[in-house]
Amino acid sequence: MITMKDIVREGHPALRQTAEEVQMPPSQEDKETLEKMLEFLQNSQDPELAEKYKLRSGVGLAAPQLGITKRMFAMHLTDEKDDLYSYGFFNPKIVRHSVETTHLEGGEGCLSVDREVPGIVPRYKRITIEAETLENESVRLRLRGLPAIVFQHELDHLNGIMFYDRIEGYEDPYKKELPTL
Ligand code: UDB
Ligand code: ZN
Repeated sequence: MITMKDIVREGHPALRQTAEEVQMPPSQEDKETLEKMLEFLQNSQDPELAEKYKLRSGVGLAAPQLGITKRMFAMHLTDEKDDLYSYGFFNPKIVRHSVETTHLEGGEGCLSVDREVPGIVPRYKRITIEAETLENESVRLRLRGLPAIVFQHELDHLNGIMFYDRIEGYEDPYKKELPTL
């Protein structure tokens, strides 16, 4: 099973690369990897297993976070209406999005980032996505709120983007180059 030691951290090159499309139909190996990623998220949300294996409670995990630069990720969460969003996606993309944005009130974190980074991460409030699923289906889904935020955070990992890249003024606004005299 996947545990925290399998998850690469900031500084690993896989987190800054553009991941490669997964060939369709996916190989047995790619499917098994994605299944294990989904299983990690489920385990991490099980209080007993999380405690036993010291797992941070995760809602999404992208292949580059395992050092695998392929376009696939898993998400597993329930929204405010208690609807379950549990998916393994291959080659996910956003085909339409709202102009309106949203954000998590407390900012975002990341399983690959072992520090708190303060700041608001703007995300599209509503997205329409297309992907191939673990069940070999092409899907087109509309997501909003938290599921949409998780999808965008994971899609960013496939493009080498970290959440703090999107925090406005994250590059310290007080940090100024010394003028050359
Ligand atoms: C997470 N979890 O899994 F708003 F019920 C984060 C960690 C890094 C804190 C474990 C999380 O944000 N959970 C959460 C958020 C809510 C309500 C709730 C649970 N990730 C996944 C990750 O790093 N994937 O690469 C970070 C999230 C930040 C925004 C979306 C993904
Ligand atoms: Zn992340």
